[in-house]
Amino acid sequence: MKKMSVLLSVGIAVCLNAWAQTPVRIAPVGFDSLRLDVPHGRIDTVSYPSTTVGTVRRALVYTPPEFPKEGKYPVLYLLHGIGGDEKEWLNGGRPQVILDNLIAEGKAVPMIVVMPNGRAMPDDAPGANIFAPEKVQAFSTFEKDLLDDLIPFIEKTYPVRPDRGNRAIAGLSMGGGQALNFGLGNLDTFAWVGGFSSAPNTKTPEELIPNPAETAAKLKLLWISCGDADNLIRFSRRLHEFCDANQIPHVYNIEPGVHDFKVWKNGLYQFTGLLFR
Ligand code: FER
Repeated sequence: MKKMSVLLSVGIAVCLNAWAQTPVRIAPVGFDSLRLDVPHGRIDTVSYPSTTVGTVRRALVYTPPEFPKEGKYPVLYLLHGIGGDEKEWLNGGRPQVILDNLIAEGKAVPMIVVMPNGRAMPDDAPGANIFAPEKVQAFSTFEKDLLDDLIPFIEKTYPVRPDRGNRAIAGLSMGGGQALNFGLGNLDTFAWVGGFSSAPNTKTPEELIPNPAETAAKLKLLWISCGDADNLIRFSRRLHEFCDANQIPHVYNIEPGVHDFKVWKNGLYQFTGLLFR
């Protein structure tokens, strides 16, 4: 009898452990290949007046196939890294191809994707020294530009659903830090938040989530992903561990990889597939 119950508890422990290890999510082959048999969205450049910076600033906007047939669309704000600008995702990540393919297969809700320049300063080019203190500071200033200038502009210009349940924010590296800082810091504006390989600009978990119960209640999705060989993985891991310890539902996707677009494209594929449902 004793032996039976020992066996049973070992069995249960093995099963629980297997359940706890969610399989790593990896996009299927071809997810980022241009397909001529599916309808395509488009990418436009827009200019918006920034009261924060005092200039007219640029962003790229993906509108999905058949836009504006749906009526009103949810919006993802998608942020670049420390060496990038509003074109980094387009040049390195083929977001329009990934979204077109997902939408064609019914695996993503048709959405608008806004790719701004996340360096909120008059000269917002990466410049010769991408780590210059004023350039790094501008990534933080962008929170105000986003909330006060860009979002209002997008919501005036495009047919969008202007509520937190229909706004998402995500980004890669420096943009991942921004997405976590701005998203978790403004849960009345964003219900869907994703950080891919988030950088040292990511606030501490205690700063990001001062009130775990409130965050857990408001968030629809917190996505944290990183390559297992990325030198910056600790910023993702510490947030994941804090969330586990504080019962904050989240997805933690650690995949084989380094600090590059292979990981970020998978992040975009997985994250957008979960949005707005
Ligand atoms: C740093 C290391 C990396 C840092 C930022 C990064 C601000 C960002 C990397 C990226 O965006 O790819 O020390 O400090």
